[in-house]
Amino acid sequence: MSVLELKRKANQIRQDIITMLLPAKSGHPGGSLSSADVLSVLYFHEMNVRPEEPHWADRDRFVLAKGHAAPVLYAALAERGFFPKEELLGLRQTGRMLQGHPDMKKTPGVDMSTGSLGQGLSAANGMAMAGKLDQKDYRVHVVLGDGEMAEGQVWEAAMAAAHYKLDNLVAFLDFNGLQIDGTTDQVMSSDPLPDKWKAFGWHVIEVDGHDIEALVAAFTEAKATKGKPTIMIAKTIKGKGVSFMEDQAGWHGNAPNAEQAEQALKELREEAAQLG
Ligand SMILES: Cc1ncc(C[n+]2csc(CCOP(=O)(O)OP(=O)(O)O)c2C)c(N)n1
Ligand SMILES: [Mg+2]
Repeated sequence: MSVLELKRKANQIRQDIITMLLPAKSGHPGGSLSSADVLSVLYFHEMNVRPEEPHWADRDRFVLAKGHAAPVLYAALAERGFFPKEELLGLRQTGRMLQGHPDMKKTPGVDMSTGSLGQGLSAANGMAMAGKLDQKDYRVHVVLGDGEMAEGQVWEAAMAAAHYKLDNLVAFLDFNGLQIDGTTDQVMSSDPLPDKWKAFGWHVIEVDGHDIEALVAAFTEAKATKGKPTIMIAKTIKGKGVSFMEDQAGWHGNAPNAEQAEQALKELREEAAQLG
């Protein structure tokens, strides 16, 4: 897919995030919008998956460690054809397949249940190690939050991934500077992140998390990196694409009302029209 087409997919994913949060009346727009570009690149450029066969043994794996951003994953999976788009309107409803946090037992395409921050990288490590032991070529991708860096388990997993030379593992750190109720610096500073990950033995790529072309190049670089795992420390804007949600901790876990959703969709449709 071309860079322009990937940008269009990211825009569609953002529109779908807003559309599904409105009837749900709850959920997390900020961190979902923040990761829309990388999910577009993963599901429409990078990952080898079969929507009609979600458990295909050789598929590339994906773990959304920051599981509260489930809407971005659901939007990408629906757009890729894992399930009908109408399901998005059942977000967070009892008995439906799209729960508030990803559930691998309920949703086709979800490889790991997440939501408790800190666990996703360990799960991804296990998948990557299994791939090596089974001599499979699949790759494992994980999206982490910067607030999530406060979890000690992340650093145990970081150490283990380097120790086991998991070069089939790629992490994307959504470095938006905000977590649940303030800046990551105020709540629990994890600076300097590139130095820390380098010290833990990872190949570090610093990248603009909204620059599709740069992301495509970063995944190519990750693939060429042997003997160690790769992490993209990706500068992003929480709420990216919706003016009044951008860089606002208040939009971490609040759904828009009808008027706000309409305004958000108007802005995103304008962006789509500009893309052509
Ligand atoms: C173990 C654990 N502690 C607390 C929470 C509550 N919580 C949900 S989201 C969040 C902030 C996450 O911030 P960040 O990782 O930066 O995510 P993003 O900014 O991308 O939304 C917190 C503390 C949780 N889900 N899991
Ligand atoms: Mg954050």
